Amino acid sequence: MRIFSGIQPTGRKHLGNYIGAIRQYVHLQDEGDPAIYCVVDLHATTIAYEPAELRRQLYDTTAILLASGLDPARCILFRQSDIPQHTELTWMLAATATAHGDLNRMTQFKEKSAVQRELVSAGLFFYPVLMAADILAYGTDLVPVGDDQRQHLELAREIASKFNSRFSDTFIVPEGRIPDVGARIMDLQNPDKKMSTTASTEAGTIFVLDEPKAIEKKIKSAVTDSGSEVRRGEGKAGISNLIEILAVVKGVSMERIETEFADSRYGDFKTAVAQAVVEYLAPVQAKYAELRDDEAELEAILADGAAKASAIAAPIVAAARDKMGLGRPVA
Ligand code: AQP
Repeated sequence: MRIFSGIQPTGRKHLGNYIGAIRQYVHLQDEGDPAIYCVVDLHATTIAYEPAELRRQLYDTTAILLASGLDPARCILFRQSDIPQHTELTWMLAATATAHGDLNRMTQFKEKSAVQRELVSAGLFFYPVLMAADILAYGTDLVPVGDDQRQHLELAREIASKFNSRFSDTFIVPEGRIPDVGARIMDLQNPDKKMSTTASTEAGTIFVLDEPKAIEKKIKSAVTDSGSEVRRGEGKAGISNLIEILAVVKGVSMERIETEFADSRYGDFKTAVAQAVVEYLAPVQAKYAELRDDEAELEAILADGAAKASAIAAPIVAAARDKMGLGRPVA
């Protein structure tokens, strides 16, 4: 089973990214044939950014992935812009298998374009096509993602099917793997919205590299309801989010957390969540500190990953190009 997923080099990855995606990447790395993980720097250029900052954040994200347990000997880890097939296939898919109307329906584009101050780029509109190209270029069977990528993944499947029916079977139509628990970690200050790199407040977002004190402060000031019972339910989005976080972090069910804290008040429960999250992230933070400064080593890992990724993507994209009638005919 071939596994592929991409993550943006936004540097300060948050607890939602960790629980919804990175945790799955690590679990799945031995199930993939191979498991391929891509730091999607081209996607990060679709909103305002600084080039030097992008490079720095790419190393931050790469080091977080390695510190979380990705092992370059057991998976392929590479940088998207090192493989030109991603951009080439984006055009091929956009031109022949992507409906403008489908891109118009994408909620992420609507949300992100609404908050751009200077330029709503065509790249932001094309973001889901680039994501489809990322996935399809590797003959991917399974895509581990958080819930916010459900719509984009569905479109990638639609694009693969359209291309296949027009040009004959070329791409595998991939399945998504969205975790049962922790697929949508919510903003601590606004628990009706997902925890997000670009749309959340600092206080509502726990970053993987946050100091223990900051984590405690953010969890203790998390917005809850006026009740007092530690259980999920209507009007209890804040407490439900904390229950979900604690369940994932402790590796137990949400029911078990509700039973364990049935007699606790919100304050004590929040203290327990904060302590558990601090302990959960501590080993990642320690390993990150060891790895981050050796940029030459990070580059070497990415270069090795790019060579392996290229060997997979090049023939798949060449076959698609040939079927489209582009370039010199393949004998
Ligand atoms: N709140 C979340 N809960 C669970 N999973 C999440 N993911 C994102 N937010 C949550 C998953 O993390 C993976 C990598 O995401 P990304 O950094 O490439 O960008 P994103 O999906 O656009 O989410 P971000 O990081 O919060 O950025 P913005 O602010 O741009 O939306 C994906 O698998 C995603 O599902």
